[in-house]
Amino acid sequence: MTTAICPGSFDPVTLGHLDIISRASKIFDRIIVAVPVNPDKRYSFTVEERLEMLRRVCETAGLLNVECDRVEGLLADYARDRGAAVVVKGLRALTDFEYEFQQALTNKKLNPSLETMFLSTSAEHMFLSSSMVKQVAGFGGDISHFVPGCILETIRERLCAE
Ligand code: COD
Repeated sequence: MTTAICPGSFDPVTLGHLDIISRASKIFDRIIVAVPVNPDKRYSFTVEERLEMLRRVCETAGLLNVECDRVEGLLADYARDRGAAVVVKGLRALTDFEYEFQQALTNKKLNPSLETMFLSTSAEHMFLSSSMVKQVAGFGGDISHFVPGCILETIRERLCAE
C-alpha cells in the first residue's frame, strides 16, 4: 500500500487544493492531507479549524481514502513515522517552482527515501490561492467559484468579521 502526503497551510482550503488532493487520491492507495503547525506564522483559521474544513470537504467529495492530520515538527519526520513514500504538491505557475523545488530538496536531504511528485494545476485553478480567497472575501466579494460549497459560509463568517 503506497501512502502519499498532500501538505499545505490550507488557510483556507480552495478548489485548487481539492483538485490536487482528489487527483492524488486516484493515484495512491492512501492520502494524508497534512497541516503543519507553525507558531511563527499568522493564519486566519486555527489548525483545528482548517482540519475540520478539510475533513468536511473531503467527505463531501467522497474521497474515502483520504485522511487529514496535523503535523508537529518536520514533514520529513512525519512522513517517516506514518510510512509515507511520497509528498504530492501542486504547481501553478513558474513562480511556485523555486519555492517548491527548495522544499522538495530539503525534504529529500532530511528523509532520503521520500520522493516529491508535482501535479500541474488545472487550467481553471491557475491563479487560485488561499490569499486571493481571503482578499476577495475580505472585501465582500463572491468566493463561490473559488472554494468548495460546503465551507463557503464558514469562510464568509470568519473573513467578513475580521
Ligand atoms: N492549484 C494547484 N495547486 C495549488 C493551488 C492551485 N490553485 N493552490 C495551492 N496549491 C498547492 C501549492 O502549490 C502547495 O503545493 C499546496 O497546494 C499547499 O498550498 P498552501 O498555500 O496551502 O500551503 P503552503 O505552500 O503554505 O505549505 C507549505 C508547507 C506547510 C507544506 C511547508 O511549509 C511545510 O512542509 N512545512 C512543514 C515544516 C517542514 O518540514 N519544513 C521543512 C521543509 S522545507
